[in-house]
Amino acid sequence: MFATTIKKAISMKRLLPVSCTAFAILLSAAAQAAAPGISGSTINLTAAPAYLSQPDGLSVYSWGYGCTGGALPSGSTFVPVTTTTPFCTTMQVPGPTLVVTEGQSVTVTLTNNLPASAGNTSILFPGFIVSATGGVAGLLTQEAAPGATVSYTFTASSPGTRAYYSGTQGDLQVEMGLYGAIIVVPSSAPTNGTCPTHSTAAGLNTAGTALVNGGESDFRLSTTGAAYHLAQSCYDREYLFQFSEMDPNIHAQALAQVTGCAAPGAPTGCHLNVPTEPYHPVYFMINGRSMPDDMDTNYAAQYPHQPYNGNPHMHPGDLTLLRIIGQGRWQHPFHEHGNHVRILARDGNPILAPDGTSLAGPLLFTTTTTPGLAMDGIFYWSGKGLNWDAYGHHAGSSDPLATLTCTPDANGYNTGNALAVNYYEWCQDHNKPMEAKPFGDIGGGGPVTLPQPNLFTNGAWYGGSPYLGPDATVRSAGPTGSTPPSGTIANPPTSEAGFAFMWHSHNEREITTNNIFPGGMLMMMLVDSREFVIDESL
Ligand SMILES: [Cu+2]
Repeated sequence: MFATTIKKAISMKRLLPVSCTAFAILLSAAAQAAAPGISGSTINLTAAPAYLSQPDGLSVYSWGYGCTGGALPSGSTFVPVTTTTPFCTTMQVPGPTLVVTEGQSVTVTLTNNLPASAGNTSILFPGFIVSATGGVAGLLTQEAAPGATVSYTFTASSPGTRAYYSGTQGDLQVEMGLYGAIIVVPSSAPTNGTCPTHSTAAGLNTAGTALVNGGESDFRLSTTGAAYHLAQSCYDREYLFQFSEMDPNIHAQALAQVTGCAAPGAPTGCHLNVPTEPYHPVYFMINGRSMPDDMDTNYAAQYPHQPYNGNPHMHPGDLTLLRIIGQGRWQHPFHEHGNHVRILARDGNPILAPDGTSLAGPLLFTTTTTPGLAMDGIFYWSGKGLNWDAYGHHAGSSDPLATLTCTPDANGYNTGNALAVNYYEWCQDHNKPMEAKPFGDIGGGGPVTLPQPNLFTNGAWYGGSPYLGPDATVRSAGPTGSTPPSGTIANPPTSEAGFAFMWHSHNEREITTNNIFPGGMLMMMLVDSREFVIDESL
């Protein structure tokens, strides 16, 4: 069993000699995310070894939770709706995200398939009142001996995001990868108002007609549309990010001792004694992957033990719920460029003012993770303060939406029609020209002379344009009127063109992979124009 797992991981690497960077460039334009997991009330998990793939080519011996027998437990389902092929192997990092409904009774049965020399293992579910059955008594909870099982039963008493992780020799077992997340969705609607209907209707294209490729699916885990019993926790889309780091010396030492203990002639009762200090991590991961691997799709075949990605997409104005967990030993100052994050709750506890319904959580510049701590926050992007018309449509141009208007609501945003191309535009900048000559759509001239689009270094998404929209690159023509050479960007200039923001650790060492930049805790967040359908199933 153990040997088979290793062999499979190795042969997988052989099949995929292409560098992960090349893969990311090929695939990342399509990867979009959501917060995938498994839903059910009786969940069988294993703790087992396998190898984690890193972008520098290393395969790191690790331990993780997975599905017993490598298959979804009966009675469980993959969530949210997905068109990709989800899987739950016998080991993954992070462990399967458990998605349950408030009030539900949950039983997790853990089978210890770690090497015998690793000793006992267990799971803690902090924040819940857990009763453990079977197993043997450990320091913090009942533990499963090698080959044996233990069961944990608890009621998902309140909504929110929380961590679960090994309660046995945590310094080693959590470092090796034994951690995951549990998301409890509320069982009823907010008590202080209802969430607006989430429109899955088709948006409008630049010609003002409905998109031919239809509307967007609703990928939210919460059926009430809210993360808590509060109207202020209503959201449009959600992403889960689990932060951890790895010191490969610890993993190499564990493998050496596991191998030694399994060798002929090894003493009876041989077990691991792996020092976890000094601690020198060189892999800094989000959802078990380092950049650029984290921007490949969820359940990408090349990461059989790292199914979850990190590549958020959103439309302007979308209320985006970020579920953030510190799973390693270090704090990580994660910076969400483009706006601040309003914290709703920590460890499933809403942060409220004394009136009991007003949010009192901080507005964070970096959502600094703390080991073991989970937080939920709302992020949105609006373009407010850019000081130019990000949509670049204006009356009198050749643009099909020549009559595009911006009617400010009480907060200054255009929110009258949720299907409008410029829904949530910051009206103060509407028709504000940017370019010194009317190269783009906006006539009249502005303060800036844009470089030739040919001179831009184009990333996988960036169209070399300061405007949003599928034809943004075409609308922003430089002095020679040219657009980026075909093939220099992953998407043709006439299709997707969003604003890409770097979301990354502000500890700069942590945006490296084994000390090579770029890598580590880094991803790109994409603001997609409303004409572009965000498909989070990928
Ligand atoms: Cu930053």
